[in-house]
Amino acid sequence: MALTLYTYYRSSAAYRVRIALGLKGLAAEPRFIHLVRNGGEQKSEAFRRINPNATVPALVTEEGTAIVQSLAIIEYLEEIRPEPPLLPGNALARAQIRAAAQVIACDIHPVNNSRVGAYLKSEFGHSQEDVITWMHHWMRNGLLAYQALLPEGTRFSFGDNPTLADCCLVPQLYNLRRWNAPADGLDRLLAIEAACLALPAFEAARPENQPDFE
Ligand SMILES: N[C@@H](CCC(=O)N[C@@H](CS)C(=O)NCC(=O)O)C(=O)O
Repeated sequence: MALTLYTYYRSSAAYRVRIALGLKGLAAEPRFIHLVRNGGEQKSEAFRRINPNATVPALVTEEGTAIVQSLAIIEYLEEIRPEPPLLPGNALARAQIRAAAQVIACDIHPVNNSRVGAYLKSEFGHSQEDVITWMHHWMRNGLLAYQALLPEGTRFSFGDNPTLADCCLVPQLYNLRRWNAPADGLDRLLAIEAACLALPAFEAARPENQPDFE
């Protein structure tokens, strides 16, 4: 199956999909979209034809159809390659995994996206220090909420194997460090992150292991 992934090494949303592809044993041909260079290649007309929302990731299927939104892409991968499951268990278990994933993908990430920080500065005159305070606030509160949603005593977020939730967690913790936000109170998440990063799929997906890393 020939898949193409539009990606950027530092994009946490693309990082989620890279992890899921690896866990599923699927390969995707990368197309690199530099989010900073040339004013942001994601804003180009050519890329907007693939994703009108001008964000990565986007996955193009063998048939040439683009899928956007990292969670939709991962659920597509789950359907075309059910093993190993990223949404295991019964309907309730799957709802809980999706809920944790969405704390990150729907509550934390959208207000921490680089274009949000840029807009706070350009439209409202906020300083870089203000933007950093903003980023830390939403990341830490969201991650504490994520942690509170987890069952006790599991190796990964939900059980003995990584799920959709872990595909979101590890990139979000990467973002936390990138913004130098404190990690105190997040020990459980750091232990889960260590368990994830010991797996080849997570290791291969890391920003520093991407060909476009700089
Ligand atoms: N909800 C989207 C978010 C995608 C997104 O915002 N990606 C970021 C990188 S992590 C991006 O492309 N940002 C471009 C910009 O801010 O201009 C998803 O899950 O795919």
